[in-house]
Amino acid sequence: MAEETPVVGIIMGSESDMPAMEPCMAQLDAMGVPYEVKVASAHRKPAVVHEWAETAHDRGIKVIIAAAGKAAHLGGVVAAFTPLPVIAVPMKTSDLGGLDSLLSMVQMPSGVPVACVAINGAKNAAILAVQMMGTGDPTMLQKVADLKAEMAFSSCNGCGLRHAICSTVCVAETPLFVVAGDSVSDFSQKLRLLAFAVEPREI
Ligand code: RP5
Repeated sequence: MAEETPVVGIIMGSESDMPAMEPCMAQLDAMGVPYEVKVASAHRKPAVVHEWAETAHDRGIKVIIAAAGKAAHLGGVVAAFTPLPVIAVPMKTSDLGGLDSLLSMVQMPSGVPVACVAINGAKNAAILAVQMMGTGDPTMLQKVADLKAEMAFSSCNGCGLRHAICSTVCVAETPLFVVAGDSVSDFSQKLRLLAFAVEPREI
């Protein structure tokens, strides 16, 4: 079976950025979003960055994620060469803790925006990329809706059970009944079909 065409282009300034960017790739994998990864520095390999950025939309890329550290110009340089939205991920650095990267990325000149997530905010960059694509693609929108539903589903710490009910009504012995049938494959649909039998007790 042919590989899916990447829709997210991930570029990073150095191989040393790869560990911090793993959560980005992992999140896209988890959401079933195909991506490509390029390592090229805006300063050390400007011609490579130029070519990669300028041709990204022709390759089918919809959103670019650019990670770099220190004097982190990669996101801005990529944004200069592409009509696609660029999300910058400032890398945490040993000398200045990533504030250097953050300020380099976020202080873009008027007319050339990059979105900028938190220092080492690789996972959020992935989610934001899917959200951007979701504005024009119902499949992508559903992926984000599913993710949010899953977060709500697993955020209750009141008991050992995983359920989509607020922790304020959560009690350890609360029986949980899932009425969604196997025919309902979509996760958020399943959530909507969840029903609970809660033994009355004080909250
Ligand atoms: C930046 O300089 C890279 O994005 C990296 O975060 C930082 C250090 O790069 P290396 O010296 O480890 O290659 O260009």
